[in-house]
Amino acid sequence: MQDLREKYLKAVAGVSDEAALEEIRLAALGKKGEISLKMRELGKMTPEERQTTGKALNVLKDEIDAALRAKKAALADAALDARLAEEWLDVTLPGRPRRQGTIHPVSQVMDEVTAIFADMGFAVAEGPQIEDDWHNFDALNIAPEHPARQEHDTFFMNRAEGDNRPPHVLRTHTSPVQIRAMLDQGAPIRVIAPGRVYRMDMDQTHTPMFHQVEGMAIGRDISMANLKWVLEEFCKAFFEVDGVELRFRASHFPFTEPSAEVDIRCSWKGGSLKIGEGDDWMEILGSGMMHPKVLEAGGIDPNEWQGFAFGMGIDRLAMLKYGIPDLRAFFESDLRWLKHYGFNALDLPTVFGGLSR
Ligand code: 2U9
Repeated sequence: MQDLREKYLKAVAGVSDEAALEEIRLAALGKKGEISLKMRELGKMTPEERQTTGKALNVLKDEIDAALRAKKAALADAALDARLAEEWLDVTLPGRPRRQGTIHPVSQVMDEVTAIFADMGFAVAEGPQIEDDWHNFDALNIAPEHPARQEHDTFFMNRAEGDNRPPHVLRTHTSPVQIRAMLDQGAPIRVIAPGRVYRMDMDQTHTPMFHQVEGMAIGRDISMANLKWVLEEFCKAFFEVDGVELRFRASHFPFTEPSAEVDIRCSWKGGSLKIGEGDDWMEILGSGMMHPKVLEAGGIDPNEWQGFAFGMGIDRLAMLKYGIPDLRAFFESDLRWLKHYGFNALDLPTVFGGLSR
């Protein structure tokens, strides 16, 4: 018994991996292990012998079992220590830099324009990009024979076979948004409608999808004088120039009467654009007093209410403000000038700094 004890405790002490430890356990305590076989022999003994040998065998079994368990725990500890020594992590290392996105200049300009008009009390209105032809054309006093309603100027959606209702269109301006706002809210009202619009146009200066912001203010005595002040304030804030000068030229739009195109004083000396000085004029937007028929379509009585409206292209504004030479800069993911002008997804629009900057 003493021999067995020494044999196994020594073996356990000398082992250095878990597999060898398991072999020892099987050799001693397994079904066919030495201790187990000895236990089986107890049956052949006299009751007295059985009692003493049985007791001693149980003590030995418990002792070997305890030694095996202690060694197993010690081996696991040693393995963990070895891993910890090898696989350490330096939590003081600086993080890996993440690539930062940049805000698109069109989005930036939309934010700037929205902030400027918000300061003058204009709310933002939104509406669907797929419109019915009543909201896109009829309500805006655009006659059925108007060229904009021709197949080759507007994107028409297909109707199902046999469905003879007029087709929906991709909105050609954001004006239908304002018709919806008038019908929803009534007068008085002051809103701008920024968003995507679609026309079948593709050349050096036109793309089939572009961005507009339109605006309108309806009240009992809103006039073109109010329109001029609002547009001047807008230009001062947007171009960050105090001395802007605007010129109204008589024009024609179906939805406004009278209508005016608006030019801004500028100079193009040395190929670079300067707003507010020089002898040149550059067209920047269209405007006018809302046509009585349009007010009526919006559910507003033209005998009681009147208002101004204006519209401008955001892509062009972005190009003018940030000196973007070519529409392709928008489409060819040209990040060079984005970086050059310091666009950053986390930058707030510059207008929040106020007019004097
Ligand atoms: C309603 C009534 C009237 C919006 C207006 C213009 C003149 C205009 C162009 C500028 C450049 C479109 O993006 S562009 O090509 N827009 O000249 N837009 S008045 O008039 C409205 C709008 C909504 C209910």
